[in-house]
Amino acid sequence: MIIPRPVKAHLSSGDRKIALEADGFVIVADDESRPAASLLRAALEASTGWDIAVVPKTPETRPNSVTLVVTGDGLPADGYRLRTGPEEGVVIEGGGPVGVFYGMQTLRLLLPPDTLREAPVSGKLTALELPVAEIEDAPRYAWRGVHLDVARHFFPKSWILRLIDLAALHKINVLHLHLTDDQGWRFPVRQYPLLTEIGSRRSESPVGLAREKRFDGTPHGGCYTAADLTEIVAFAAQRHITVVPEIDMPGHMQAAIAAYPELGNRDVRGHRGKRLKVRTRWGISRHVLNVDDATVEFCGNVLDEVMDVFPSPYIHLGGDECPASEWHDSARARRRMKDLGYRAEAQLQGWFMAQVGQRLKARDRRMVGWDEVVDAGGPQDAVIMAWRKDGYMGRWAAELGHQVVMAPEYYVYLDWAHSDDESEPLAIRGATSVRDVYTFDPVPHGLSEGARENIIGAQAQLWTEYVPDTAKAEYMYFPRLCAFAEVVWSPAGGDYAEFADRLTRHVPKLDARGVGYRPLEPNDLFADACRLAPVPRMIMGRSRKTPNPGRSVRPFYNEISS
Ligand code: TNX
Repeated sequence: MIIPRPVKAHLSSGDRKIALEADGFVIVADDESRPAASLLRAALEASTGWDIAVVPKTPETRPNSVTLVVTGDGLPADGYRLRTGPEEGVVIEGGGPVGVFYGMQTLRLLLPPDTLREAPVSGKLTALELPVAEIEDAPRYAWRGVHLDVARHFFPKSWILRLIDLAALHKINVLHLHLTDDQGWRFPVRQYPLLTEIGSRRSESPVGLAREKRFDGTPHGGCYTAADLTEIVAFAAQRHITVVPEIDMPGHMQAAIAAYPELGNRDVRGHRGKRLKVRTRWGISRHVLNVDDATVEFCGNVLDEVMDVFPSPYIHLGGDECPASEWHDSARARRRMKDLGYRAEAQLQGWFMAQVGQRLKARDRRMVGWDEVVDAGGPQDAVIMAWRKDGYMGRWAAELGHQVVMAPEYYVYLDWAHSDDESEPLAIRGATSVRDVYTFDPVPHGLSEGARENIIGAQAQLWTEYVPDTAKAEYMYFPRLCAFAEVVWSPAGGDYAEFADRLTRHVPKLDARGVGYRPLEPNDLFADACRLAPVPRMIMGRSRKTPNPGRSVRPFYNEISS
């Protein structure tokens, strides 16, 4: 059976199979299922070499066919039923076009793995075999996200399309693009061209661990054009993935301040008389946006262009890791605090987010922010992405009435090493195994019954300080993203040993798509064998993870430096 595990699946006992035959095979589709039919046709024509017609639905059934239809019959829009049988071939009924699409993705995973290739590999194929099966399926969560940081390292458009294709194959429905950070600005803004002209390029990058303070001396840069991003959005939409853009503010803005120094706190130490550069070190910059009206306006203008390119109802404004030391030292910021009657600088952040959030509201978009937005007293209607302190921050935000996407670093930060083994490539911290990801439950411990519906889903993150290229990115994502997909799609309570068994049978499908995943090891496969040590749960504030041995001595990513 496939990944993610369907809600209900019945495969006929024994080896009963049906065959789809090259001769006369057709895809039957009603109007609403045409887009899914086109995708299926393209995938099968490429991998089989067959010539496949898509024909309209008629009352007769045809054995040598795949039928795709939308039905109002008791299914949620994103749910589907799939059955295969000798008389009617494959029938997929979706609650809506999105349900048909997911049923079609399930079919692709039930077919022989070679049908996931881009060209035929076994001469002239005369038939494709499928198990006789009956499946009924729908997702557990509405937000099934994958995140990619394209700011710390730039990733080309072509590979982002590939990531979308792979995410969609696993029924993920959100791609969160972290487009800006201290080390690079990747989003083109017509009104402020220097954001990319200056902000998209840094002079060099760190080598090895941050604490080694070594640099490669090689410039790094890149940015997308509006056409690239529009293409990404459209490609994702065909696969029922919403692209949620993030412009991180008011911290993580050093690249923008390098381009437009008037955005910074120029009246404080470290700014006077010197122009900031796009940051070359990892970690958190203490250089943050000032809180002048002109800066709020600047950010609003940027967001207007973001909303022109991204139709997503959700726009991520970051809001994480914003040191307040410059605001403390800035006379202008202190004046703003006084005017607003604030006692703590951190409140300025909540104010800033709310101001800028107005520009989203004006176009009917929702703000998403990291969980620091809750600390800062940010807007109540912001969707919170909860990443800190295991599930604790998510619980807090959900109890306060925020909608929450769970993204706790201990489970779903895929920039952490797969294992603590010395042979593991360099990673920010260690270790999150495929098993750790699989055992993650998006419902935080101790959450009240009433707040449960505020957990709208979860997301897997790939921060890319230590992920310089697409090969490393695929290695970090896979196969952990397969486990994550099941966490957010399938009913709770999956059994890891059973999943691991399915994962071994899923691997040939990843091979067929050429995914550079981390190979499974005995530790990943057997329930209790070879387990190095039991992993205790986190005890308030202390990491349950040991650092990758010999690699990091402390969680250095949250160090603050100039
Ligand atoms: C924390 S998660 C960050 C990122 C880093 C990441 C490294 C979050 C909202 N901020 O800026 O890249 O840790 O794991």
